[in-house]
Amino acid sequence: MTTGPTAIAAEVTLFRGAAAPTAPLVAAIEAIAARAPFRHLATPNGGTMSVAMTNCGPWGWHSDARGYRYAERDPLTDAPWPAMPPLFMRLAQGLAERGGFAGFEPDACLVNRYAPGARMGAHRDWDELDKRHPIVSVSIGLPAVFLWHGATRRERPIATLVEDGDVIVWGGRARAGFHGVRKLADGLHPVSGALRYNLTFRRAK
Ligand code: MD6
Ligand code: FE
Repeated sequence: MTTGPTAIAAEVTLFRGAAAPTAPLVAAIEAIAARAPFRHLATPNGGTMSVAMTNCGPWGWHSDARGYRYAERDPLTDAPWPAMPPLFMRLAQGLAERGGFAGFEPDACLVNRYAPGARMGAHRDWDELDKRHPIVSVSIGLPAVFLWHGATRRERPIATLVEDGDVIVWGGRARAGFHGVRKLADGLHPVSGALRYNLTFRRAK
């Protein structure tokens, strides 16, 4: 489905189907993962994330017992992260502009992989240097429920179904908002099989 933008909250805009067709994105993700494999990162509190992650672009988001940070090299392989595919860059820049953030130059793309049962607890994206830059988030494959909590993680969230090709752009006052993803349900999707992927484009440095 493709419609005009819809507001999830102030400065949190959903563009339904804006990243379709997603098969080329999945092919690019597979090429990235061949060099920088998906891994379940450790969290500072001693847990392990149910979502598997990798990155492309100059900077990659990483978590371990020491905390959260951006790294220029993949800690798993010590190699630089795979380059950001031009297709990713065009998509992120075009959608940021449509979301009201012209001139977005992402230098990091976090790639999340959800298997059924994986979830993301309420958090905010807060490891980036300059919070004036927006975030562009692309959903691929199986549907999920995106939860927008807002100013605190205790707030009752607004739930939005995000499906293959949907894009969320946020920034400005919403940049500090807490959000998460409900436990992924079983399913099979023609482009991703039994998986959901999410790309989040950021300006880290
Ligand atoms: C996800 N997304 O959709 C997780 N973060 O799998 C995020 O955590 C997220 O969608 C910042 C901005 C948009 C997002
Ligand atoms: Fe996030």
